[in-house]
Amino acid sequence: MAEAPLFQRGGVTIVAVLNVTPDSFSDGGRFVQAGRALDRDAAVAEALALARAGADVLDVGGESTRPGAHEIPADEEIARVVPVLEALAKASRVPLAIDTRKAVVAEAALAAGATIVNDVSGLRHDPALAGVVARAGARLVLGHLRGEPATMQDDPRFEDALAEVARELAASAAQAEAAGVARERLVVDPGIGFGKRLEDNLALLANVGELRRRVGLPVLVGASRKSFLGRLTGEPPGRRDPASHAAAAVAVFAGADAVRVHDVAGARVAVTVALALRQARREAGA
Ligand code: PMM
Repeated sequence: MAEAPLFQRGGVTIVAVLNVTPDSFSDGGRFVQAGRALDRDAAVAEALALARAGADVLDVGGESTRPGAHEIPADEEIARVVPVLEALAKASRVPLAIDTRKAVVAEAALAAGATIVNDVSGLRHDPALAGVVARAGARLVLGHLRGEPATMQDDPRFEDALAEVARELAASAAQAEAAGVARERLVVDPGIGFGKRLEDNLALLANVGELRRRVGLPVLVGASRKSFLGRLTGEPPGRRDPASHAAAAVAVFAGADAVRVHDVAGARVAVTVALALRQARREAGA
């Protein structure tokens, strides 16, 4: 079967979030709770509903990376994600991503049917992850994150967020290529909410096109339900979908190739309008 045209200029890839964690900030605890067995069937049913709503990729994560979260053992992460990936690989043709910072988890997930590895740390947490991706011929999303989730919001500092994030993502991409990952398999992500202040998040989101130009790779943006949207609107995570759709639309208009979202149906509407406007701007030569 021909590979789907994911993460390519001209379209927008919708990456749907499926967190099988007890503690992710907006959707944790739905399919796994501390000390209880994973509800695999409920997680798979939710993923299939996201696919029906129009997701181009299902991104399965077993470890929360919310601010203040602590790392969990790899075997616990594997026990959460592998059964879900295996079932999804049988039940759906939608490409599967594994949201992990760990090489051993990535390896198990790729064996279970994932074809994309989404590393929010951009190879900073576990450099061996690049070799695993290279050997599998998988795609790799490189996120921008300084430090660790446990402490990343303690005192984030940037002189020029766009320039620094572009430089550090380019370094992650060079590291991936040096480990054997083909450049056309790479995607970068500015890491909205990962060790950033409100003004950093806004600058990165509004200038995604410039980030893309500087790094020279497709850009994925994950703003969905994040706390900067709560700062702007006063809404709690469960009521941030309208703000998330506005952020997704702006990211796409500014040049994003992909957005990572919780509410796929709403995001698809926002992205469709933003993409039409982006094309109209290009045709007008602006
Ligand atoms: N954000 C979260 C988790 N994984 N992956 C990418 N590529 N980009 C992101 O912005 C991102 C991510 C945290 O949010 P969640 O708890 O809603 O998954």
